Amino acid sequence: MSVVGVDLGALNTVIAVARNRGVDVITNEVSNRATPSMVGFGPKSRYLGEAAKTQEISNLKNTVSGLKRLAGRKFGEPELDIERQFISADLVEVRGGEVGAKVKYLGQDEVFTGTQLIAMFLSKVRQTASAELKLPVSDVVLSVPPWFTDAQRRSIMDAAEIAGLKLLRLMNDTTATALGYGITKTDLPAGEEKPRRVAFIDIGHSNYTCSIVAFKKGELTVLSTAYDRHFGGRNFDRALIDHFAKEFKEKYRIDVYTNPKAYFRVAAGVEKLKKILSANAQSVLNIESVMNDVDASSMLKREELEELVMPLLSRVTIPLEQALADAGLSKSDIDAIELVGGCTRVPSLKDKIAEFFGKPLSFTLNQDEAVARGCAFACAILSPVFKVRDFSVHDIVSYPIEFTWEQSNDIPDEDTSLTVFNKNNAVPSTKILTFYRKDPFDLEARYAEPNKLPGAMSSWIGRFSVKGVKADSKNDFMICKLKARVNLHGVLNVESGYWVEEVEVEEEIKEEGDVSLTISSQTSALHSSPSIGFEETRDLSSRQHYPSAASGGPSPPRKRVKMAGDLLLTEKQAMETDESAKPKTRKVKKQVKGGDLPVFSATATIDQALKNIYMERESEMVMEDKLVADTEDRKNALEEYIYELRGKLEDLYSELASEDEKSRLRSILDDTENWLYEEGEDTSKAVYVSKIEELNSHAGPIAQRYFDREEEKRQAEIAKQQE
Ligand code: ATP
Ligand code: K
Ligand code: MG
Repeated sequence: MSVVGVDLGALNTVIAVARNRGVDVITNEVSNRATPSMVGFGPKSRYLGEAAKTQEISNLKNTVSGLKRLAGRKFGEPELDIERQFISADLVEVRGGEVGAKVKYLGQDEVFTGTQLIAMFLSKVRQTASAELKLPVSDVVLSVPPWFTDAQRRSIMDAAEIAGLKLLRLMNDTTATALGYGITKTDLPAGEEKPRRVAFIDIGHSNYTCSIVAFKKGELTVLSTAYDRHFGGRNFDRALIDHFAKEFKEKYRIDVYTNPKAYFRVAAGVEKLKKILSANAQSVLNIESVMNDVDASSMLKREELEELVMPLLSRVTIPLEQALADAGLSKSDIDAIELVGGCTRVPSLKDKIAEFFGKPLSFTLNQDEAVARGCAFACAILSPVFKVRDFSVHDIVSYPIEFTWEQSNDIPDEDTSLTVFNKNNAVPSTKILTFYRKDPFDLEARYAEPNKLPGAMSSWIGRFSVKGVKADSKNDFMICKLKARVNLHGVLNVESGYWVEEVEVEEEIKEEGDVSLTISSQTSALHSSPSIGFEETRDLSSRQHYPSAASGGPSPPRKRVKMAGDLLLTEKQAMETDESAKPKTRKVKKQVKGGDLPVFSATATIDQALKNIYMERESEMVMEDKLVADTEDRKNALEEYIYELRGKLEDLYSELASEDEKSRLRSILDDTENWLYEEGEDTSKAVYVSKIEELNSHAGPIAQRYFDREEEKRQAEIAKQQE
């Protein structure tokens, strides 16, 4: 079984695999260690990764780049206008308001959703890894920006499934980097020592993230993550394009904005220029026939570039300040600052970051490969077939999540919402919600602070219908418990529901404040009871193993006790009442599980029926691509065979065929060659195969004579040796 980690970048995707007792980044079909994250469409097949890049300029309208930025996006979101500046294909609205791209594929107009496009690319990633490992690839860990919402994460999860991958974990970019850093260190603080605190800064093509991570032996804890979603290499490129577009307008009277190919040429040119300026004080820009036969040329100094990107540079410290503030740390608490991502090669960015922290920066990780390597480690940890040093990863929730529900008729002044996962709550994490109900009910989850979401995205996460709820024989409430979990992927589910009964039991008192716990032995779960209005407590946002609610939780507000009578008495109160009565033993109310409650969920995940359609479509397209590749392969084989036979007729076969035979075969070869350049230029695989067989039937007898003669010689040789 394979272990694969993938850094799905806005520009480049890097694939790492665990093998040879370590983690290696693998190369693709053209020996590159990174694959362009793009897909293209043509008259006969798709172009995925490198192939998409190769044909990009001649096929701009049918090429989609920046794939991950489309994940989970709805068409009307203003943020898509920003993405549109970087994507040459037309973005359109698809079913349910999702964003998609309209392209020409196999001669027809087609629309594919963002999720489908990502799936196509991931399908290519799977093939690349599989070709390198010579194994079928399934288990994978993928990276996403930490600011991805539930809907964005689910889009990537669906895409992975459509691509035939088994996603073991969706991992935040900087957390993956941190894992790769920590797992290889042998000198992390142990026990009561102060943790090592490292700031990981990743500035890529499209976004900028800073995470502050605390390391101890065998574990990492993300303390905070801050970001700028629109800060990366592409913003630098854009500033340079604007500059040269203006210059060329004056100098050559051309407007590159009116001509997509010209725009593309300038974009490619400035990206190169930008990279050169990271190492040199100045450089030239030469673009041959940019448009209207104009060969454009110019030059730029590094200071000029810095001037052009000043609006960006002035934002550099914002995520750093935010990350420190969220972690409750100051600059001097940070032991190391590790930089990754292509854009951190820009000298002025490095200077600003170093100046902010007042310390030298570290570049101990491979800037381009750290995320993928971390993902591969994560995959190895989760894979049953791999043995890895134990290393726990505690990540955090990026946006607070609240549940809302309709007020129960039976509990008139019940609260109808509760923030269950706060920002910086641990991930993964499970919480038990308690409801007192006599009828089935629904609840909804959504982000509690919509203004914090990436652009005006919907705050809706999911709707959960709890069935099988009814009053008991005494017409009392059913105590319903729901297990809400932000899982390893960072998405929220109500994973299960059950009801409990309270039974009174006699229990020995051991110690003041020692309370027996009711349900769930899970140490990481915090029991919060929305319907009795558990207010938010510090426990909810602490990030590691939670004490149980019974040992540290708040006591329920009086009003609820009054409302629902007996049933709302918590363990704590039961204990208090009993304490005064009996010194040695006490009666406590224990909750025991009565039975399961079915929960039906509706989330941003694509429903299975549609996903199956997408999966079928994807495999059809994979087959089409394969057929086109195989056809090309047989065509090349035929061509080679013609040349090979011609050559052999001159040497190896020359004495073994009559002149007549030879000239007949030569003319067949000539005919076949002519056919290849004319009507045989573009035909089916079967036709090429039949042409190869036809040549075989003519050349076969001659080849046979050759083999017979060789065999005779060999036998003679053996006989001679035995003499
Ligand atoms: P993201 O993290 O936003 O999804 P990504 O992971 O694909 O994107 P990276 O591969 O980390 O991005 O970085 C690519 C960016 O880094 C590109 O904009 C590229 O031009 C830029 N870059 C690479 N090398 C240099 C360099 N030497 N100087 C300046 N910029 C560079
Ligand atoms: K990358
Ligand atoms: Mg990246």
